Amino acid sequence: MKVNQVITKKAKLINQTLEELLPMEEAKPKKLSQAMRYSVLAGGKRLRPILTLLVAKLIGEEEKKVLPAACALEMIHNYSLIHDDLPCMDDDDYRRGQPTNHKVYGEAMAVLAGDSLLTLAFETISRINNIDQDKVLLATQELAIAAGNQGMVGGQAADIVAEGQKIDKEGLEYIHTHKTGALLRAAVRIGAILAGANKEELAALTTYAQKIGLAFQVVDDILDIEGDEEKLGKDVGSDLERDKATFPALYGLEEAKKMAQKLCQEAKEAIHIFGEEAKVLLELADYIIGRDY
Ligand code: GRG
Repeated sequence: MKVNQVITKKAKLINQTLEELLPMEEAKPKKLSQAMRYSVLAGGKRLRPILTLLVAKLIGEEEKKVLPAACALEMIHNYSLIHDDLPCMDDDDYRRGQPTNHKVYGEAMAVLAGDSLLTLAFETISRINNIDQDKVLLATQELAIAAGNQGMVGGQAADIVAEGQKIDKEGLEYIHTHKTGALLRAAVRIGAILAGANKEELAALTTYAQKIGLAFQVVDDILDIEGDEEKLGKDVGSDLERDKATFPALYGLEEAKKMAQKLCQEAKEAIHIFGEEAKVLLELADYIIGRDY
């Protein structure tokens, strides 16, 4: 099966499970339930939960057993997007081609929808009762660390602090490995932990995750710049002069593209121990950097 087909198939399973885990439209308070469903069920590639399912399968666990953990990651991802779009953060009007949560439900409800998704994620993962409870506890801790001040929220905070200031390569890498990298890393590690990966397997998968996480962000930066260029009809050079912390701004566009390729290659090399069994993860790495540039 080609990687696109795998993604479509797994995303369908994840969407069905999310439907069931989220409060029903009519559940009280209705507006909150609707706001939660609005963002989570608005599409998205489901990259993080797909990684969890694929890794668990690679290590030998049934995908359906780790589905709640996979959905917990997607809930946290959606909470972060809702909050990131708020006027006090990025102030975005559209997400996934639809009006952002606060544009539809108002700022207060968008904050609460994000909060509820974050807490529902922890309820969901901690309810897993068909896997060894020590592993569930470890996976829950992994999720908490990746989501909070040591992970995604920490990265977002560092990004806000760096706004309007000169940033060096180390600073930029810190922001990205935390803001976007931490959750992708957790998606892989949680799949591995729940499935009972040994130390060597977990280390290999962690390196894979870190490399694709960074590659994902480099590509995102490149797409941003090239998208702006298309929209505004200006050349990339002038875009690179903006005071924006991105990989192309620091390294140059061509170098950033090479960097994405290199990270992808290193990600693939990191999981060579699994041989052919890891074929989908190898293709997924190519898919991540192959996103339209
Ligand atoms: C506000 C707590 C808090 C955190 C915000 C992750 C994050 C931190 C903000 C997201 C902002 C952003 C657009 C970052 C660029 C990379 C990224 C995470 C893109 C969106 O992820 P995809 O491409 O989205 O997986 P889909 O829509 O496919 O789910």
